[in-house]
Amino acid sequence: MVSGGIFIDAELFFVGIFTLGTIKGMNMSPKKIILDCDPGHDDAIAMLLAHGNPDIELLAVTTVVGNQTLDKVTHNALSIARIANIRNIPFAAGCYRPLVREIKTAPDIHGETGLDGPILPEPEIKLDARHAVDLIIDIIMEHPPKSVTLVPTAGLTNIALAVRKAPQIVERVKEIVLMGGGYHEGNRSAVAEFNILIDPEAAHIVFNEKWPLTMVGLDLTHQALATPEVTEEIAQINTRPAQFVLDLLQFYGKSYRMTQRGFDYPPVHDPCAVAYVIDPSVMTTQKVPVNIEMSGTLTTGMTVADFRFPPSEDCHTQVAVKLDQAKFWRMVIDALKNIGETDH
Ligand SMILES: [Ca+2]
Repeated sequence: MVSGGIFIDAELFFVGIFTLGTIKGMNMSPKKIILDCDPGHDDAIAMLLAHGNPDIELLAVTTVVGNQTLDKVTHNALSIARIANIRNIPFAAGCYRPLVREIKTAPDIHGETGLDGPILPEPEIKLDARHAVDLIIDIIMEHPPKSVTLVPTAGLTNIALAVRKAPQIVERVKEIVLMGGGYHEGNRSAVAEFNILIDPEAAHIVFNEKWPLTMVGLDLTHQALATPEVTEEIAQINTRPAQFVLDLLQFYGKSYRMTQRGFDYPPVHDPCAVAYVIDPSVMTTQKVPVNIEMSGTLTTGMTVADFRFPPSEDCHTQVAVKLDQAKFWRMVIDALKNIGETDH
């Protein structure tokens, strides 16, 4: 009867695995995303979270000028791919400058390379020949309607140009979940967040198209602090990608302590947008119309959220409000564990 016992246990084991998979995945097919980014310390963590979480299918990574110049952030994206063993998806470089304004980068936060701190390996994979704007359009149009989510974690130049070039993508994408803005907070000015401030015209285009848009802004991301408890747990993973994240957080934390008031620990903005796609219950949101200030003397780049009235039926924007910090960090740490050890 021993063998019978083993058989039953094995059956229960598989039933257990199946049930776990159903609960974990909810819908069993992973959510398809394009990550449009400017790595960037927090972009790097967003990439690792997207790659390491089984509920996300990362279709492509596209880059845009932002934290540093386009050549630097693109090089960084390819290096991160090598560290995390991200292969077989296209990487494409996009816009080298904002639509209207001069380039503004963020060396005070991200250093001269855009990813100062860790030693980066030379990239292994080659860039896709297409411009990021074309790659974004191609992927959206090749996939079934409402199956691709755009996750911009940088200035919105690429997304704005994509929608101007191919307006049919508005109906076609599932939603936009972006890191940017803030309804009560700014960082690059009293009221404006960096990603919106560097290209407010692009942001104006993206926020005014009628696709479902979730703004994961500073009000939310300032709750995602990499505390010593978090870094200790990451240290225990003891893999090269985990060490890479620790090196990132060390430099990034120092930048925040030196340049921003009131931050003992750095806020990791960009993975919050990916976390929302994985499981929207990781944060609360509120539907509210949001528009972009383009010509204020003090307020250019502000994401103006109008909370005065109940949102109308056609309100297509919502803002992220409150983060479940434990759930968020569990996602990041589990993703790092799933990535496991790599060669770089
Ligand atoms: Ca970013």
